[in-house]
Amino acid sequence: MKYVELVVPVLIVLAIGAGIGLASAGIYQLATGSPIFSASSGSLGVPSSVSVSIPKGVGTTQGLNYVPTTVTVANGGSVIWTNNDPTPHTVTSTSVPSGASAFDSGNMNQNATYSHKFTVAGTYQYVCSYHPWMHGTVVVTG
Ligand SMILES: [Cu+2]
Repeated sequence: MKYVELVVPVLIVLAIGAGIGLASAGIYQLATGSPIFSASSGSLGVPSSVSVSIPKGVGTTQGLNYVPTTVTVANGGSVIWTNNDPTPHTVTSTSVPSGASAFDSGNMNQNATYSHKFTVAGTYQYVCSYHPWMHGTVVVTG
């Protein structure tokens, strides 16, 4: 038997085994609600830093929006927006919880980033000043 004839079936078996392992982990996650993977997390698994993309094409395609459209971040955490579109955009709050300050990135050209730290719990709504179909939500816990 050639070396290759032996190695290929072994690799297939290993690949199937890995697939079953991942599927089991997924079932485990469904059963327990525990995340298998986590980013930088604060208390209760809520991330303390979240990234939002302004995706390519959103300035000209009304079906597109901030990605993800809704994010959840721990109180005291930050959201960082990145403009991945050639078209300029903004991140401009339209509704903030009582006691929280409004925020506005101003004009963001391609590849610009804007970060805002959230220190009041509640739900924040924001839009792009230029494109009325662009709107997002930040939920701050705790
Ligand atoms: Cu825009």
